[in-house]
Amino acid sequence: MTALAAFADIHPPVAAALAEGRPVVALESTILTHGMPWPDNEAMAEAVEALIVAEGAVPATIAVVDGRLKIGLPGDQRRRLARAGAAMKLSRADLAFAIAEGRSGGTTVAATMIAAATAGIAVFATGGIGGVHRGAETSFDVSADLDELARSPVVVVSAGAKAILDIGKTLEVLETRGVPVVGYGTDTMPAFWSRRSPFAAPLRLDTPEAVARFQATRRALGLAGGMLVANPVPEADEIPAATIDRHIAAAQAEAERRGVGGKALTPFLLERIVALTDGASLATNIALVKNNARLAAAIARAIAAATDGGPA
Ligand code: PSU
Ligand code: MN
Repeated sequence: MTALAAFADIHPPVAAALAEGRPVVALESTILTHGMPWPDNEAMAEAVEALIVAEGAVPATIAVVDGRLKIGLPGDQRRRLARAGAAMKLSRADLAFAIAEGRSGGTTVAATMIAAATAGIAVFATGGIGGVHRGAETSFDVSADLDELARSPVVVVSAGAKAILDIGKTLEVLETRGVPVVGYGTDTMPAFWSRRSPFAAPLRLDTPEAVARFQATRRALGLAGGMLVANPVPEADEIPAATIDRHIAAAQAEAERRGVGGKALTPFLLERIVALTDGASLATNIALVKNNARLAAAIARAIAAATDGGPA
């Protein structure tokens, strides 16, 4: 750890695994504070952490609690965060604000990548990343997650870009920023709740070892940044694109009518879509996070094996 060390608490099991070069998987916490309702959020987090342990890796949920950057969150603190209504949503722009002001907040993909990279955690599992919002040509709403992928050397496993985003524009920005997007076992870019979007996956890999080798090669070449591994939701859990598209359009129209924008937009859309699908979108969201956690653990194992078990 470098500069962040003075502001961070590393959970002992995470510190031990990092010191011994054992596999660790980072997890974000905005999904807890802003992405899913209580108590499903906490049940999901507990199940995902258990799954990562079962897959032979150590989970490190990242969050800010009372001004401390937590790298690995004990269960009681995670529960408190998942329940708290007043937690901030923290990205690169305001991570340090929460630390300076002694506040608590969930970390987005961008802020979680910053913390993971500083702690030496190479792999991170989430549901979906932020991206270019539909209508960005007038709103300029492009998630800081995309810039962070170009900066921090972390492999992010997601179920693609959520269909509340403009997937085509999101792929264009990632290409411009030099971020590899790898379809895992697929030639088609997945769309979060659905296995297929109308877009091709720019690259394809089929094994955790291949993903580990690709990222190691990027680092050996001195190329900064991480990569996005797009892992399609399991078939049994997917919602067909046509069904979800209808609900997305309705939620989007409502956001526009009510003037919802900025940081509030993604949480608003997610919440409306859960309601419009009678909870089906939440069940799919939980299933795909678990699926991503499993793959992230396998990639973390492959990276640890390739680095000979020694610390990175
Ligand atoms: N997608 C989800 N659930 C989430 C998020 C995205 O399905 O909880 C969160 C992630 O933390 C992501 C953030 O990093 O939203 C992006 O927010 P914004 O678009 O404001 O950058
Ligand atoms: Mn935004």
